[in-house]
Amino acid sequence: MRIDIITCLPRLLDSFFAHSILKRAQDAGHVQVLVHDLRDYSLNKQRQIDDYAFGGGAGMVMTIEPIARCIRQLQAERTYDAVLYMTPDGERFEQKIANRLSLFENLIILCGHYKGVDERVREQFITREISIGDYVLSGGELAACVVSDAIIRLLPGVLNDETSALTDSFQDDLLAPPVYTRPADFEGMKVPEILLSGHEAKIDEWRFEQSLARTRARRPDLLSD
Ligand code: 6GU
Repeated sequence: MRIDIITCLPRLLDSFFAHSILKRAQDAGHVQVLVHDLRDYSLNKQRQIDDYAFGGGAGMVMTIEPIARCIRQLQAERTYDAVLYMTPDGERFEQKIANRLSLFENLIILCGHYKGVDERVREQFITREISIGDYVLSGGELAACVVSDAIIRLLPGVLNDETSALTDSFQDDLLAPPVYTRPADFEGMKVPEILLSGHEAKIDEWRFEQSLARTRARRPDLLSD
């Protein structure tokens, strides 16, 4: 998979993708993440990428020309399955969207900033608008990291144990059960006996019950259907 991220804060993204699972996924060739500095596509000497809003009002608006140049240059080289725009007024991101996006070959993610992008960018170039929750961030960069991380860890071979993404919270609309490791007894706080029993079927049953109880207590909305 290839992910092209368009941003005016490329350094912010570089550090995120340079560590841990996301770095290993790239080193192993499961994904290529390319970060593009929107200012490189600006048509003027000041490398400007925003301007005052027509009609007045506070806040700058990201202009269409640099974004159009960048997206068109990418699209001239390969076909993209989706062009995402990260914006608080987009569709709320969830696991099912990550699952779907992880099947794509080429993806563009545009990070919004300031008061957003000129509406014509959205009409002309964007195929899907995504928000990561009902709160406002100062830019779409963190959201692009969140979405990329959720997608990349689903790619075959990225996680060591291929089944582990399948047992994540949300993959089956249930929260994950509690987990324990050594020591079996910490200052009298003991690990549930069943987990030490070696009885695989009983352990699976216990984990399912724990998941169900936890989901009922914390996120009953997930069980509504
Ligand atoms: Cl995608 N962008 C910004 N700026 N704020 C957000 C968001 C995105 N999702 C939630 N809040």
